[in-house]
Amino acid sequence: MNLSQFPRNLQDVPFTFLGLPDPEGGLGEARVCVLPIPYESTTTYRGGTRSGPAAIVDASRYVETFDEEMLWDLADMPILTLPSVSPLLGAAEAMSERIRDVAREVVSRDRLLISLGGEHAITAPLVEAHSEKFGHLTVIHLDAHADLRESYEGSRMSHASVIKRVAEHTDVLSVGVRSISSEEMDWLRNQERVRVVFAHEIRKDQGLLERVLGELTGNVYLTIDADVLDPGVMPGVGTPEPGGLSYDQVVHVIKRLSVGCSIVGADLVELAPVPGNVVSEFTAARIVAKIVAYTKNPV
Ligand SMILES: [Mn+2]
Repeated sequence: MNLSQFPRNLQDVPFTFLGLPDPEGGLGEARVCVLPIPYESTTTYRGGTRSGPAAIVDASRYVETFDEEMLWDLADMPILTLPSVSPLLGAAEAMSERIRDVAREVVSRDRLLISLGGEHAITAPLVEAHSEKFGHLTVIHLDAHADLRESYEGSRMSHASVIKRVAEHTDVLSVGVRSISSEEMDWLRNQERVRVVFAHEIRKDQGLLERVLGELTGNVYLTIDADVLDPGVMPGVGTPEPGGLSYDQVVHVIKRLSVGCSIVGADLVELAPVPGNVVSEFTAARIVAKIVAYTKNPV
């Protein structure tokens, strides 16, 4: 690859989100904080999510900072890449607490926090920290999997149980699901906290997603499991499921939310880089850049 074709010489670009210099005033000056959480403890199939955050940050340095659609340069916004939350393996509760503490600190100062996983289990403490600050939230959950198991492999903090935990205190809209157990389906039918829009429903009814998103108002927390995307465009995930959403569909959901609701926090999780193929981390970095581009226009 000829680096001279890029506007910046990447050797000189800091290892931060979009390669942007950290704001001089640190957290005090930042509007957006990107938090890498390289936690991997309960991944089911193919591992590697612990390398996800660093791969996304690295790839993001190649993403153009100017948003071609919203017509503003993300370099004009003070974005702070925080130090990684160091993983505590085999101590799910303590790890959750550590994540909750960091998130509380950022959220209490009115910064938009975007966290990079790591496995999906990190979302539960992140949502808690945001709920404390914002009160009622709707969690918008983009994922191939329902993640509604009561527990998985003996853990209630598993990535496969994360939405069940989140739904204990928050409304959830799951989008793009195409893998769910019969027990999860039974539970789903008998409650009103979690609504699932399945991938096959989106396929059959083009307007469905638009109608469901159109009903939403207020504050939303957005959690994106990378495997919601079709593995054709996002091969770097732990548990790939065919029949996923396109990049355009995912970006459209983010845009729609930013118009009808207020995105108060977000995460992108479960990226497990494929050696020799950078498509997944680049796509993930682009999606995170789009969250910033759509949600927080600089004044
Ligand atoms: Mn998933």
